[in-house]
Amino acid sequence: MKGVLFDLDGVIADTSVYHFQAWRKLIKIHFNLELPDELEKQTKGVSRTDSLKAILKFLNISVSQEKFNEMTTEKNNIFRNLLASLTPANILPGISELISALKKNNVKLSLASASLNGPFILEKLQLTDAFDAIADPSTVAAGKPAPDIFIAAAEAINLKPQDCVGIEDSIAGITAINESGALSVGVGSKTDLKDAKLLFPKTAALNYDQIETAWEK
Ligand code: B16
Ligand code: MG
Repeated sequence: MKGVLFDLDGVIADTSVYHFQAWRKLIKIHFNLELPDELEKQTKGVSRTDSLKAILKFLNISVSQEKFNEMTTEKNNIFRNLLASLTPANILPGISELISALKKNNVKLSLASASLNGPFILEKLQLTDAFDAIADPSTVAAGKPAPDIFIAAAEAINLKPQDCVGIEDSIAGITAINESGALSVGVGSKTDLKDAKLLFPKTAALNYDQIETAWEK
């Protein structure tokens, strides 16, 4: 294993809940409707525009392009406000230890987040320097579940996806890693992440030796 391609929201930090809180607030403001919990899974790892498309489709609501753009901007403002008090304390358990073990073993780290807020969040978590590269989701042709962001993240550290492991908490993200050729490591439930090649129930259980062994097989 020469590189690890990290998802951000839900893997490095507990920010995935803020995304859904922001969508909930937005939909309440605009349509006075509540979003059901099940929609969270469908929007996890999915880009901002694809998330809003999925939400509006679920609600059977269509809006003009102008209103759509306004809504994505407003959602991001709500999300950024929720992030205002983000500190290194929001790094999920086990992540700092995993990063240290990877560095000790000369494994490169690259960020493969769908979030345009990735660099901002890493900065708030004081993790920017720990990463060798950050793939820019605005430059890839298709978002997760397409493999593009994982391929870009591997390229950014001069590696092939086959030389890397990808770590994800979302269904779309695991599909993206598998399609890229990297080894998929899931964090979450077996029911949701059944296609992950190696699964940990939560970030605190992530273990360098187990990941390395799975990659060698
Ligand atoms: P933004 P990840 C994803 O981040 C989130 O899981 C998803 O909920 C969000 O819609 C997407 O980023 C885009 O985020 O609106 O900040 O650009 O899990 O790929 O790190
Ligand atoms: Mg995620």
